[in-house]
Amino acid sequence: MNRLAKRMTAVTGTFFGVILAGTVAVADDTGEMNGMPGMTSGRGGHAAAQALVGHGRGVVKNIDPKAGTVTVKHGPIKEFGWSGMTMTFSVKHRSFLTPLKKGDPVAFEVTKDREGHYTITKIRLVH
Ligand SMILES: [Cu+2]
Repeated sequence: MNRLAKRMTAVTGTFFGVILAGTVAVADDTGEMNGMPGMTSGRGGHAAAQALVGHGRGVVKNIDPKAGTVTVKHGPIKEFGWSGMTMTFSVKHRSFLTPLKKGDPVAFEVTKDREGHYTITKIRLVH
């Protein structure tokens, strides 16, 4: 084998390594989403196949005006395959927090961005 052929073999090997690594990463991602979808960092790869907007109902557990977040104990959000849980969301506009207080029942819309962050884009009191 001459020098050039050797080098090409090395390059090809590296290339396959990258492809394999990519495949494993995608498989990992899918597994995590089935397991604990709300808690993944959302590394992407399947963004096009996922719903980007979900709708839920829940109860306000905490409000943090400084951070611009609300903690909601919410029911299932079927668009994301989530079961009920308590989690803290950023809100699109801090003014969303003004009418809310602990214990309020709410309905909300949550949007997933390209980085996999979930933000409440609509929220209203329900009775
Ligand atoms: Cu959640």
